Amino acid sequence: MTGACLFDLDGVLVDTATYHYLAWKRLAEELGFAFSERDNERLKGVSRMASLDLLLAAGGIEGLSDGDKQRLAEKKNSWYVGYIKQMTPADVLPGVLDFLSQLRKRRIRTAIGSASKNAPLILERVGIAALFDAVIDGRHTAKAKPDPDVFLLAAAAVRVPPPDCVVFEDAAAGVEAALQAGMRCVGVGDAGVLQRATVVIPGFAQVKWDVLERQLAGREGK
Ligand code: B16
Ligand code: MG
Repeated sequence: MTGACLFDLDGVLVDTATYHYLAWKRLAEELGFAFSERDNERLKGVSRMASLDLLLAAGGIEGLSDGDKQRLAEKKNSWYVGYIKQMTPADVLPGVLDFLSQLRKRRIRTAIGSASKNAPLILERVGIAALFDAVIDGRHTAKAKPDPDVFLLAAAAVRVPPPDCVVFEDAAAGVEAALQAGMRCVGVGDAGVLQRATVVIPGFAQVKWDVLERQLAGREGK
């Protein structure tokens, strides 16, 4: 039985993954190297400082002090915040509002489990904050996905045991975090990238919870 659905934010409910990419790409270019969308795939769902480490490694940059790294991460974040401040309710991905309303009608609890410290700002900008019973994000845990902490905290916040939770994730690191937490996971996006997810959907448009729950039940233990 499903008691709660836990949602990653970036790339699942809103397309902020594009804004993260634009800001990281700008930083890479300023540091003198190119950063492709393919390189960016590995940053999805990963914390800000861990993302910076991956970016610097991709550019072959070594030996920066913690202070230098902090300044680079802050610079990237200020560009990123500039993008997300322009977001409006039109930025909620197709089908998301309908899907959340199906869950609420069935009294399934909903929570956010995001690595992003900017999660509250994004939820407020796109007008969906009130649709979640709990918001757990990068401010609540320093342990980045694939560590399961963010989803375990979200499950505890809505008082539902992990096996009764379903996670929605767009990133390979997030799928691992969900499985490590002992939860089922719906991958949202590219089935090639999300191979370990219990079930993969391309997005929420036309997705019916009852059909999805039957698919999840059919895959259990596989
Ligand atoms: P911030 P999610 C993640 O959010 C993003 O996917 C990842 O690209 C980003 O580095 C991370 O949040 C931290 O975000 O810099 O805003 O704190 O996918 O877990 O919702
Ligand atoms: Mg994500």
